[in-house]
Amino acid sequence: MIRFTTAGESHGQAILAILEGIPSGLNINSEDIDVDLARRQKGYGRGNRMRIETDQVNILSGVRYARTLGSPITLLIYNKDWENWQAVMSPTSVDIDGKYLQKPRPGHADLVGLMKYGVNDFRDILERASARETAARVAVGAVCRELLKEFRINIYSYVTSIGKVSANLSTIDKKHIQHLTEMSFVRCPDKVASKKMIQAIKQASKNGDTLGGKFKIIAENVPIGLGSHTQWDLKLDGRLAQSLMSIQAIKAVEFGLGTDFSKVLGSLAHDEIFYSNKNGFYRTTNRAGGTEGGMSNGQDIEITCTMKPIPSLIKQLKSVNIHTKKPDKAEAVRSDVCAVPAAGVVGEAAVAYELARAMVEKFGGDSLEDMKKNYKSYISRIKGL
Ligand code: EPS
Repeated sequence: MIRFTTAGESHGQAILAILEGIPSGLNINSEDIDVDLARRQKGYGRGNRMRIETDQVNILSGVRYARTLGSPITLLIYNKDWENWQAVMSPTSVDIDGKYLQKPRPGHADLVGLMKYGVNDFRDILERASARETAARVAVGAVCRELLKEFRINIYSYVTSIGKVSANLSTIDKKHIQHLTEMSFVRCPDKVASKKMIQAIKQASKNGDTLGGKFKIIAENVPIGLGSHTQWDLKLDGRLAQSLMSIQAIKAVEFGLGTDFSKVLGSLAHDEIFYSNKNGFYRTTNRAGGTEGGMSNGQDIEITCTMKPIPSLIKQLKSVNIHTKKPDKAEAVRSDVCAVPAAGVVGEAAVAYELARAMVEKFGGDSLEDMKKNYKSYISRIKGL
């Protein structure tokens, strides 16, 4: 079974992930992982921290001569900024900092974490709650993406809205979306909307404010039958949703028509079934977003995620000093103004991980070769139906 865990604080020495269950014989190069790490760092609206970091992965285990061994893969990314935080983040027993953060930010983990973990400095909480952790998830996703590529599964994402600005994709050819997205500073394929989004981020920044938005993730060529209808925790849509909802600041995950399902009649909500000798079973719509009964149905997986505005604001919200209990303004700390473009890249990684996990579950095998054999025989059986 594929699984991973991450470790590391935002301003600690490093962020790392241990990824288990990737079959042996898969080609892995750190440069391929670094491409996704760099994509995650970009996007208009990122703060000064991104000028300090140039994320690069160090593969510490599980790969030999650029091929996976089937053993746990350790992926480590050093935090360059740690040099500036060594005293604050010191693991020794001496408190050399003494500057406790006392005014929790509404919307952040600060207050709840502080109460739950019984600490009196919410730096102890924010260091791990920070979205810096998503660098490790993207490294994991990049390895999973390499596995999925062996089965021609392609995952991409693009921003559909930031604040009140929405993209208009009606005139954009689907085959240009990926290219246009990577060219845009906000990872939005609509050039006009991209400009307006940048303006909106500039304005929010000027006001000491932040902005959220939406992004869409597409997974193409996913085989029919990943996940299962037989048990709640095997359902593919549920698993994808959990993976995506766990990304910092994500507040909603929708498949296909998503919340719009509530507005349409049943006769217009589903994807009717057709058959031709050439194509077998096929659909002409994808309202479901690629899953039915908790299983992939062979259509593109289409998911929209909503990200809330980042809760670290220069325009400080009302809070309470945790020591004096007196009303005060929330801490204003260095942060991003908008991280929706980066979140799309993290979303791709979350989807890559869950799909790779479901692929290994379905096609098994300790080696990529075994997995491919199982895949081939399954696909030919399905085609014969
Ligand atoms: C984050 C705050 C900012 C972001 C950080 C997430 O970091 P800092 O406190 O060092 O300015 O830049 O994101 C990253 C470092 C990253 O790599 O994405 C937060 O509080 O969540």
